[in-house]
Amino acid sequence: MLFEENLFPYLEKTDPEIMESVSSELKRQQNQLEMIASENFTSKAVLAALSNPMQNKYAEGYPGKRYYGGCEFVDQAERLARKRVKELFGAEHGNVQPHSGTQANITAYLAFIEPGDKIMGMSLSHGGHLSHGHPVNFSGMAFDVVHYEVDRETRMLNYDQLEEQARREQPKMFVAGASAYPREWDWARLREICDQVGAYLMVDIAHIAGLIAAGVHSSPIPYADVVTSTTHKTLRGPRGGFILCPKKYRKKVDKLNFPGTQGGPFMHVIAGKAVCFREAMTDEFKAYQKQVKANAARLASHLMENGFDIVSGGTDNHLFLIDLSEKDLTGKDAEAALENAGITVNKNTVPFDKESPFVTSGIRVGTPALTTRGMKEEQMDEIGSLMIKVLENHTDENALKQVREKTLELARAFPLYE
Ligand code: DSN
Repeated sequence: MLFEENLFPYLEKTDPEIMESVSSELKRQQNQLEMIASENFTSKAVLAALSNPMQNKYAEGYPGKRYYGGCEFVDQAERLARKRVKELFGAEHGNVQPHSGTQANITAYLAFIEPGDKIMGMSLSHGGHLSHGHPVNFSGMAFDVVHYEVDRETRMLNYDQLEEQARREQPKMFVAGASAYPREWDWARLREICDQVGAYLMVDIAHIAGLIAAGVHSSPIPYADVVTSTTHKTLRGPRGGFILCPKKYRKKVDKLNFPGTQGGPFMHVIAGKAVCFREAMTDEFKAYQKQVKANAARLASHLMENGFDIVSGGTDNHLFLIDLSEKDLTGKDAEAALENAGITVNKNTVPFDKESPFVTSGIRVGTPALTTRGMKEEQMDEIGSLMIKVLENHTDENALKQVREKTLELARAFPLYE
């Protein structure tokens, strides 16, 4: 019986090469300290939901209105996912079909504005996302884009400057949200700005969705015309996206997702999303998100106390950026040295960076994955000291080896998927 079986022996037998890659990846996740701010480890329940026979089912359309027969059980799963996501975020409508955050953004743009219209989104090098209007992305190709940046002094958003820019530029849509911005957003002020210039307010909460769901970050739901997200970052679900909006926009959002920009939804992933939303309603999840924030704040403070420049002087969420411009290494060097020492991060541009996006002067650090393993402030102090040792001795193989031993000890003390 399928549900009682361990499926991995089948994989091993049919395709030992892929089994080898999968088991090496599991070991890597178990043995490294994962500090990429957009990554997390799902529960085994979510992993199980992802590996279920709904993966075999075509279900173009929406529950009760499909273009295929045999959809009664996938309908149940999608109805549950929609009900739960609405309840979790206090939204009037939820669409759980987007395959990813970028897919959700494509749908949101096209539901509200036309190609060629002006959008105003945060510059990628100041914390924004490719899909917020970068020229190499669909969003930059399809729309007339004006980017906003953080303030040079504070390296935070300056809402007076944003208002002035929006009045000058008159965008049709203002895109809020970021992938590397460590501070809270003022949604009410953004709504005011959008109302002044007649712009729609779209908020991409991909990074902070888990914090918002747990009530440890303010919610844009009362202010935004449309909210997009992924499910796999702080929210700790399967890889995927979703869209929330007021009821009055339900029809156009659903129509633009299917048939507008996607075909058949991934029903097994939607089942996984439903599990994730259920998990996110628990007290345990709320405590987890509180700890994610506390861990990020503690680690950022530890690094600042030891002379490191943390962009904007700290963090209000799950991530922060270390600006290495004044140190003798680039973001690329730092990423490589930390990886060798057992700490996985990503190089990241910092505001007003002089290096290219491939080299960068910074690294982005996040605490969601380590917190899932159960780490707390005490481990953040220890990891902070290990990071400093690596960054200050990045060419010293011996120092990196010593840190590697410590990071492995820490990883083993907080087991994953055992
Ligand atoms: N690539 C994701 C991140 O790392 O933030 C955003 O899509």
